[in-house]
Amino acid sequence: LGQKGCVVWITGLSGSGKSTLACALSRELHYRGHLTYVLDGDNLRHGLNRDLSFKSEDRAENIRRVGEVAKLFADAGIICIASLISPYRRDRDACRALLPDSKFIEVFLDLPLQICEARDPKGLYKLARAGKIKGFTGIDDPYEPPVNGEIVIKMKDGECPSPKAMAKQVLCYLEEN
Ligand code: GGZ
Repeated sequence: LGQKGCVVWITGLSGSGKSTLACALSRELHYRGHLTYVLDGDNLRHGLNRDLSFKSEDRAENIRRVGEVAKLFADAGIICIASLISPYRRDRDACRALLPDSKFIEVFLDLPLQICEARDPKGLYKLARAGKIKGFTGIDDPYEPPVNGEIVIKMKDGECPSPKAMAKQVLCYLEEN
């Protein structure tokens, strides 16, 4: 039996659709008989990582912990889908280094800030613009895009990809590799 466990690491701005993609991908993989588990940054911050803030050291610790947990799932043969802003390249690379290279698939949800900000599902961009949230990624905190990631999801013909289209793009990669 082949070991199928791996980590699909979804990175991108708040509002880029990371959680939506994680959910859609998980569903598609289930249809195909795979075991999956979703680790969502925003959710984990209510439990495992509730002691952490958004300053860079705490983001690093947040990502380190999720990377370690994701590795445990991958070791158990599960496809672990992690969706976190994970704005710093070195934090993502440290997670990659925990696994053989073929078992860490970095997915960059590359939507423009203007689109994410216009969506503003929780009104956080508005608060950040008003100075009521400090250190908000993309507004007054950095986001470092992947340079050699496995997958980049972009707009096509001025349209955002649907959840299904995003999931398909990742599925195709997983099936081919
Ligand atoms: C970025 C923030 C911030 C700040 C609160 N910067 O879109 P959301 O709301 O639901 O998801 C975001 C979530 C980010 O958590 P992560 O664990 O993914 O971040 S990181 O990987 O950088 O550690 C956002 C909300 O928390 N949020 N304040 N200042 N996002």
